[in-house]
Amino acid sequence: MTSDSTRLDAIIVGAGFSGLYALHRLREQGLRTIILEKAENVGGTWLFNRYPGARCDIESIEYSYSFSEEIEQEWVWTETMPRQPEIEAYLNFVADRLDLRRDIRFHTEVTAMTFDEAASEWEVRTADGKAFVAPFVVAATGILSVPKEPEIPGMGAFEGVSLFTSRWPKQHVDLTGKRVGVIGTGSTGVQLIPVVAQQAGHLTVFQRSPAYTLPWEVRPFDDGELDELKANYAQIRAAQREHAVGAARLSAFSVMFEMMTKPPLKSASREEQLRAVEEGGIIGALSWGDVFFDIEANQMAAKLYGEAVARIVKNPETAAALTPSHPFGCKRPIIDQGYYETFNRDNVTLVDLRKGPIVEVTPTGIHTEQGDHELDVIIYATGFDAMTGAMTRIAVTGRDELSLGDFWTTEGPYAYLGIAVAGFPNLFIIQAAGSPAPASNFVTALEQHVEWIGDCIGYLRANGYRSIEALPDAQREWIEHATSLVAPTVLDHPSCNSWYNGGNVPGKKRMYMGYTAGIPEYRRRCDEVADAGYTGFKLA
Ligand code: FAD
Ligand code: N01
Repeated sequence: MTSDSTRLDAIIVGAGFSGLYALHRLREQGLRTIILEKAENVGGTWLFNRYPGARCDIESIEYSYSFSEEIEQEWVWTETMPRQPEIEAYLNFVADRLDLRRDIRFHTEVTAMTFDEAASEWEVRTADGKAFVAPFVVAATGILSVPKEPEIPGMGAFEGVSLFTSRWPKQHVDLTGKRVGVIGTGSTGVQLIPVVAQQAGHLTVFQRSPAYTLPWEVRPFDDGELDELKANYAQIRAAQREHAVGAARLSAFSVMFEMMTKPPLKSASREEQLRAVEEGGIIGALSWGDVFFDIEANQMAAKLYGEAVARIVKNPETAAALTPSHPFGCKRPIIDQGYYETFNRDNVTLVDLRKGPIVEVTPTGIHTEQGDHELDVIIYATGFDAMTGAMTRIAVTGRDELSLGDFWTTEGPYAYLGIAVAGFPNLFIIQAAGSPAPASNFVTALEQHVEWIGDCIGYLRANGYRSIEALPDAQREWIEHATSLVAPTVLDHPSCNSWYNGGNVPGKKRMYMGYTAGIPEYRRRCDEVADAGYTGFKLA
């Protein structure tokens, strides 16, 4: 039996960007709603990933909630692209401004959820033995919230300090004068490495796959600039909403989007190619209309990219080692500040693991097939079990004892509209596979999700329906549609292992998990489904 305080209209799991807005929205609709959050505070991504250099690569005025004009006007961003502490502070401000904390249970990890078909409700169990019951569950558990720690022999025996970027300590970490090793050169490594290089006595970067990274200036707002932007917020939001990647101003995604409008590389003369690198540097090397659609053009662009890197990195061997061999676009690119220049510093060494992998971590450092590196600190920036990781760590049992973890592991990470899974009625997942989350401004995408879910629950309650469940055929068709969008592109090239296709996690069922037709098209399709009375769902 559950007491009244544990019987609710809706339960949200997770108090990051998604869960906070979902709580506000469902409360506004009059639903008794709580958030269960395993951490001690709000913030999710921006609470955990507090490593040096962490920041967003979408402009602050776009990577922020658009649903509240008051919040838009009251919050003061100090930089074009905000650092982690500012985003964390922003989410705390939102939680206080909307009085959300009274309905958030912190230190509460959800371990199991079971659907009771007769009662048409979910029982949600937590690690401290509590049970909560509600007809609806919104899983706002994050697409990048479960770190993927490498399984390198000897990690536990290291006698120095081991640090993980995705759970960086809150207290100051002093790297001054230390011999630091960084494993991982994805988006996190690219942000971390230039900052650590300035502090460490010596930095050794252990690189398995070089990154594609787009250098761009990030700067504080000029006097009066933010006020001017705020005065035009309505237009900024309208443009953002209609942009395919949910960010009309500068972002890694909009830079990529812009590239598609350029002439093809395959018909460019050598002079034109060199001019592109001379005038546009790293970004110029990649800015060709055919790079995302033609693997040969992509490989040519990678070569040009290498030439652009070699113009910055003085040591030719290091420059060659920093040139990626996977297709551009199949992993998330990033905007960086001084990444390649960092490798010209006397205190930085690059170890190209393509020439000989890490064998083990020893008590005093890292042993690779190429030799030994004595270290005081090892920083792991090794990525995430993305998209499905958080939900497969909860024992989610739907209708007929179906396990979500088993289904996604054996069949693939299917979901209808990237929101709901057949066999799991009344469970809404914010940004499951088949949603635009991976390749867009996440905040634009999640606002759409939350509003669609809120409207859906409102519709069910207003029309006397107790349950909604995705139909298997609709789910299959949606996934076929989503994956067919990337089939003619290089985004899911077989040579590429990334969190986009699950290839970064050994044993994970491989499937491209993003929806790439853009947020406006995605919104149009979701609205079409709702307007027609939720086609593809069974309402009971
Ligand atoms: P999260 O912020 O991940 O929050 C999920 C919450 O759920 C967490 O607080 C977690 O503790 C909680 N939770 C999970 N499982 C349970 C459980 N079983 N029980 C209880 N609580 C649970 N996106 C962009 O668009 N632009 C960027 O520039 C960008 N930068 C990023 C930088 C980093 C380092 C990372 C890791 C991600 C970045 N992202 C970026 C993606 C980012 O994750 C999203 O933008 C957004 O912050 C996700 O919000 P969320 O609320 O959906 O998930
Ligand atoms: O993770 P990743 P991330 N030995 O998976 C390497 C968002 N984000 O945390 O590619 C050696 O990209 C691995 O090598 P390889 C963004 O969406 C955004 O950097 O598997 N190396 C790779 O180099 C991003 O995409 C911002 O060969 C090992 C790295 O670790 C997502 O988060 C900032 C290894 C992991 O790269 C994830 O980024 C930061 C091993 N055993 C993050 N295991 C923005 O500002 C793994 N690696 C937007």
